[in-house]
Amino acid sequence: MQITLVQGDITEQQVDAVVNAANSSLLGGGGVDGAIHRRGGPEILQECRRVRASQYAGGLPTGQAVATTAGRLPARWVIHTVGPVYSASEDRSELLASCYRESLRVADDLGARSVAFPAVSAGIYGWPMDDAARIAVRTVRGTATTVQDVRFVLFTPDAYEAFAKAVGDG
Ligand code: AR6
Repeated sequence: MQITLVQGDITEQQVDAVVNAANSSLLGGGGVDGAIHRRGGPEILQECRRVRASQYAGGLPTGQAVATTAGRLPARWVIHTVGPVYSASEDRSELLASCYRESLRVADDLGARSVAFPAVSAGIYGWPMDDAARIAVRTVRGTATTVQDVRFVLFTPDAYEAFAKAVGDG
């Protein structure tokens, strides 16, 4: 598997699947989630509603992942995952690692060969970027998957630097 870092907007990525840093409602929000629904169009929300009704009446649990269409995005699928809200008093890193593992498992089931990830939990959910990057890179490297191209798409230069360091240190 090849890991690539890109500074930019995840909604523009030409990959099989883009991962959304969603919330458990799957009904949209700000950050990456807002951008994906805006650019991908209403088809994504329609399918999210169906997924909620058929599989996750109580919401998608933190650390899990589920796929929908990508609507008008260049990608074929969106894989929605719910990162943990950062806590200084409780170690939730296993839940953050689970987001990456479960997203890759869903990608395998779909037959996706290329997947773009944002820095899950490192925005509105408050996870410190350096730590989020370390967990992301370590988990993706340690997961057995048929995905060949994992692209971390970082929105800011600081986020890009944190991931570059995590890739170099690993
Ligand atoms: N492309 C790539 N990265 C982006 C983009 C983009 N278009 N937009 C933001 N980022 P966040 P979270 C970066 O807040 O912390 C939503 O309301 C951003 O700078 O999107 O997991 C959901 O509905 C940050 O580095 O996700 C949830 O309620 C990273 O993506 C909640 O936010 C993740 O930031 C999830 O919060």
